[in-house]
Amino acid sequence: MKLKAIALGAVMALGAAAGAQAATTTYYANSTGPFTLGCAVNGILNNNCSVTTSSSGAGVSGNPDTNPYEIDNFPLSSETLIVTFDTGVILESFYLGNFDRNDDYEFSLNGGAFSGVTTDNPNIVGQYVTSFAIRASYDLSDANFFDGGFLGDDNFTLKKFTVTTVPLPAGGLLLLGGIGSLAALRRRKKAA
Ligand SMILES: [Ca+2]
Ligand SMILES: [Ca+2]
Ligand SMILES: [Ca+2]
Ligand SMILES: [Ca+2]
Repeated sequence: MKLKAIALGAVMALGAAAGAQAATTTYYANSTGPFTLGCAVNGILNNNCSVTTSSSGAGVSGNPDTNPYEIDNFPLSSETLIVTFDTGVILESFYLGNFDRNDDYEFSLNGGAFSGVTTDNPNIVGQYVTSFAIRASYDLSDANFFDGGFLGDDNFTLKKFTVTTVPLPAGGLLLLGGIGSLAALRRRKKAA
């Protein structure tokens, strides 16, 4: 039996023994929870930012900004809202507020590359993350003149998101650490 399989078995057995339960919770971005909000902005005119909240959700205020309570891309800028979790979670989904037919966005997980432009709302993610980011950027898909749209017509909030946490008992963390050391030792032996 491979060491990895043994380790996995041990963790699974431990989880069952400790009765570790997955908990799924929806958090509103304009409220508090096991997360912090941050922002980024880049543009020709619009630089430096702060996170804002309203009854509609969380937004980004740039300088200057015609939509200080929303994540937007006017004037010719890209505002990004970043959610960082206190500990890693499975991000089940997120939902944007004030999201209408002109709106589109990109998102990134764990500080990685941004997705292509999407209009999915809610967005079903289902991945383990420590952080995720949502960006309104100006691009050709914004130049939909038939729709009354123009470059810089995105404006929305992060309303809420749903995450699942699986608490690991303290003993499990110790055991995981032990298995990790063992695996490292094995790797070193193999390399020698
Ligand atoms: Ca804004
Ligand atoms: Ca856009
Ligand atoms: Ca748009
Ligand atoms: Ca909108």
